[in-house]
Amino acid sequence: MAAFKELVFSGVQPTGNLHLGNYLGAVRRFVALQEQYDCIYCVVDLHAITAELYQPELKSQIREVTAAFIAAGIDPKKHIIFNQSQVSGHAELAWIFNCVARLGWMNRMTQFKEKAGKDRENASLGLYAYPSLMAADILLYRATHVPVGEDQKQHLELTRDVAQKFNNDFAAPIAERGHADGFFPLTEPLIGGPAARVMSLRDGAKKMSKSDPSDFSRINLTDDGDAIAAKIRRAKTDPEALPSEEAGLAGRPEAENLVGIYAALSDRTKAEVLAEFGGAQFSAFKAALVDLSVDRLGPIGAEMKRLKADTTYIDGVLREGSERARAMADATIAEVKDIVGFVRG
Ligand code: AQP
Repeated sequence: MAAFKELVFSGVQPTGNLHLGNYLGAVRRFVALQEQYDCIYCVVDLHAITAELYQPELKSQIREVTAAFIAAGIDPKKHIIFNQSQVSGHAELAWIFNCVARLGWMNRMTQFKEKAGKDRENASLGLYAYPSLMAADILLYRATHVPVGEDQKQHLELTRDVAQKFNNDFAAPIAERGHADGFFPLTEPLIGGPAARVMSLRDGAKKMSKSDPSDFSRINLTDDGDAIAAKIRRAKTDPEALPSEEAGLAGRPEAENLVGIYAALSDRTKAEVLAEFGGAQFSAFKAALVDLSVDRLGPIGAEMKRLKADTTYIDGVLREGSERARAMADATIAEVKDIVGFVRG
């Protein structure tokens, strides 16, 4: 990895209902990483149309994710925040990666199977090719680290496979251009912490998701205190008291989920949370979780709403971020075209 400048890239789809899982699994970690790395955070609007084509609220959803990034604490002056569709290199590199990635690799992607469901013949080609575009998003900036929730692990592995195959297949022109360690880095996923996979509040076996039809399954970042309290109070649990040690959470997915959320929001481990709440009934634990959640999420939701209404500011952040991203992307695309062997007149 030594040959590549350390750089963080990640993205969030503007598909509405940004939730606690997106925040704890991704956005909050984006904020922490900006102290240590140069970061690029992208509102991946090209991805957003893969499942549902016409979304009348798309513009508003793009501004909402941008507002969430800033409200959570990402500094758009020091780092880059932009929306994918404003930098054409994403789509260009994705096409080349469509020719690098193998059908066998794509057929193994579990997210496609889950999102396409039973009606696979009717899924869009874009949904199928989603991981190839995601590889392009990351490698366009030759990013070395990608913070994501656990659900994206398989796509990160595919990104590494694409980089490796491109580096191998074009080894000669890449070496001629002086890239001793290959052209693309083998990007490291940054996955972890007590909330790498936040589960639905209604079903501990399903991940918290924007597309779940039940709004009670998730805490939206724009929910007010009353809504957060109502959702946590109605969250599914079991009849037992909380255990004192983590081993006692085995086979209790709903309890494990709520303890994980509490741990992440209070910057503690699950073991530390259980050391405090072991033996407590869920009624008491949920009351503490409501207070903590409202305290941590309330200010972010309020700031998101304020920022989102200021479309001039938000659109300015995206425009400026896109200009900075485009300069980096254009340099990569020019080199990739040379490596592949396209003539530039
Ligand atoms: N439940 C989750 N727990 C932890 N991390 C999560 N992420 C998503 N859900 C959870 C992480 O959030 C980032 C942005 O996700 P995305 O919007 O780009 O795509 P997604 O993973 O498809 O999100 P959803 O909410 O699950 O949307 P739908 O319902 O459309 O499928 C990613 O880093 C993701 O890992």
